[in-house]
Amino acid sequence: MEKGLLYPVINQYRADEKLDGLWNFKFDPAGEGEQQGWQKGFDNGIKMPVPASFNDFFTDKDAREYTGDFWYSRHFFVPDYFKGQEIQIRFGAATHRAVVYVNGQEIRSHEGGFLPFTADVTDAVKFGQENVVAVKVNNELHRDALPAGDTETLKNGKKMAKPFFDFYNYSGLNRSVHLLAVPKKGIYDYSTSYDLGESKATVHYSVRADSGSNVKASLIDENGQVVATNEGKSGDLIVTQPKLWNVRDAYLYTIQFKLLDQDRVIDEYQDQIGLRTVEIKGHEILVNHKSVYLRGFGRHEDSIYAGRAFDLNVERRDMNLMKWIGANSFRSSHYPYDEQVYRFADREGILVIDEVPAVGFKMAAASFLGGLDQSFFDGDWTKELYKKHLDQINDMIQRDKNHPSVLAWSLFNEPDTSTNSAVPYFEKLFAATANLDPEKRPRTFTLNEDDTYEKSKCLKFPDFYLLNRYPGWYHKWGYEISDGEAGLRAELDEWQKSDIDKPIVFSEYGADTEPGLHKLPSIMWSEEYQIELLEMFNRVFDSYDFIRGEQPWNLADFQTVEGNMRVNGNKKGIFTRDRQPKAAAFYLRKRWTKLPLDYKAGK
Ligand code: BDP
Repeated sequence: MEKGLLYPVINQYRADEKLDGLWNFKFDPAGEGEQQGWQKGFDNGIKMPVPASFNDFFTDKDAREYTGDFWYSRHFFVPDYFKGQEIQIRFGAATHRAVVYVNGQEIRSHEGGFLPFTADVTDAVKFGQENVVAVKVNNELHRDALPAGDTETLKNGKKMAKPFFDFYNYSGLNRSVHLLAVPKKGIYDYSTSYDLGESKATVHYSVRADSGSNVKASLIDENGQVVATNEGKSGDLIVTQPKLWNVRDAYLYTIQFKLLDQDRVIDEYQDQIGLRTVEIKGHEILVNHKSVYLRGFGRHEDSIYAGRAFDLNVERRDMNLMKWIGANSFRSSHYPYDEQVYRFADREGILVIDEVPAVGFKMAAASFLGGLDQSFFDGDWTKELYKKHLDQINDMIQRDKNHPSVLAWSLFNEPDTSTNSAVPYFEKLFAATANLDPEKRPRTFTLNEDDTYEKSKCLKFPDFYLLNRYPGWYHKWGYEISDGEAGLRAELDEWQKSDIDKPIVFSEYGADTEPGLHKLPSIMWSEEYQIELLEMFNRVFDSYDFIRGEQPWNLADFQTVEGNMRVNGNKKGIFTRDRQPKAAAFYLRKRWTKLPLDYKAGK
């Protein structure tokens, strides 16, 4: 667990310089990097962009599919005026595990390819001089790691990733690297939670710092006016006539903390927050005590050339597509996204179901990818896995808790919950994570097709349900789709008859669709069939009041492993991989722009 994961800011006390650009890169199939002295840095590698996944730059398959250790290295300069500060290198993400060296000295290691970590390099750097950083990264998949999979060695000695999940194992330094200079004993974390009254809002804040006798907190509106102040490491900021953060109508305040040592300011941190509450009541999802009906997508961080790299340009386009189509939410399937995504969502008023990379915890579902037909939670690997899982939930909540856009935490995607062996794991995990979020946002996970109302043993855990259902595609497809609809209704009737009074959001459903393939009457893979499948689901959603959201799979086509179920990736996108609409996009736009935000409120 990281001590603090504050997003880097620049002010009088804090410097932030990006170490993005071309790094030197080497594959290390023989595991000889240290022996060769690569930890001391190297200049003779392949020139590799950061942030990026290395895979799709290469023209030979051994390089693209490379699984094992690989190294990055570059020089960086630490100015003299950074002396006296703590010097950190912050990695936005390294897939999936990393060891960081500076000037040949091992600084730290980290596991988890979708969350940031900070290396304190203060004692290793030379001030006023060039320094060298080297990072050994490893992208193997294991059952006791997140996301889950296997690494196999082929007869020719090459290693291969066998994911138990349906997205390509894009690897590398996928997010920005920052060189930071921050106060040695400064602020390392803060949190907020909210109470909304008639014409006032209370922001409960608390600041964690390594020293300092006091904190001055202030809240500043979008016009730059200070609207509330307080003193103390924790306390309340009270705003009269507050402007609330609303769905698709965001208002952001700047929260600013000054850390004092006696009367002297020794650190400052500022961030943007939104005044809003979220809660689940009966089968309603409430934002600011008002009912909200979710529409949006499951997504991926995925684009051509740079793979899973965060790309501000792609994100700008995706946000615009979501706004155009009338979406108000998405799930960060199947891992926490780059921090800038949440900042964007905060600004645009889009709700996020934030998901930890606990995906592939179900071997039968991954069978088409090579998984085994046994209960995942019977495996002896779950002990080690649990530790990593909890660690990553800790870090995800730590990192994202202050974003107004974050509506809920998704703790798994499609785990195998159909056997009793899952229950102790869930009990422990849900208990251990109950108090991590100061806002106590709802916790949930997606239920795979096999985990029906009747079959899942873990229905008591989520605060609301996310259902991934594929009638019309993986079963009862094509002309049989009417039976698919009947089956879906039969399952929902069971939920309805039960005494469960919680909302259901459909977090996945869809049809692979080849853009440009038209057929009358429709046929699977055609643009017409994708619309028919969405129409079928929407008919069903409109008939059950406890369904409070629809997030078809996926916003855009994305890359997966190659296989006989995939034609250059997963084609369930409503948009193509280069972010152009399929016909279904126009259909959904018509529906979603007409649906009121509080659709089904009070029902
Ligand atoms: C679901 C998974 C998702 C897949 C999708 C599909 O959650 O990752 O991409 O199926 O098969 O089971 O399209």
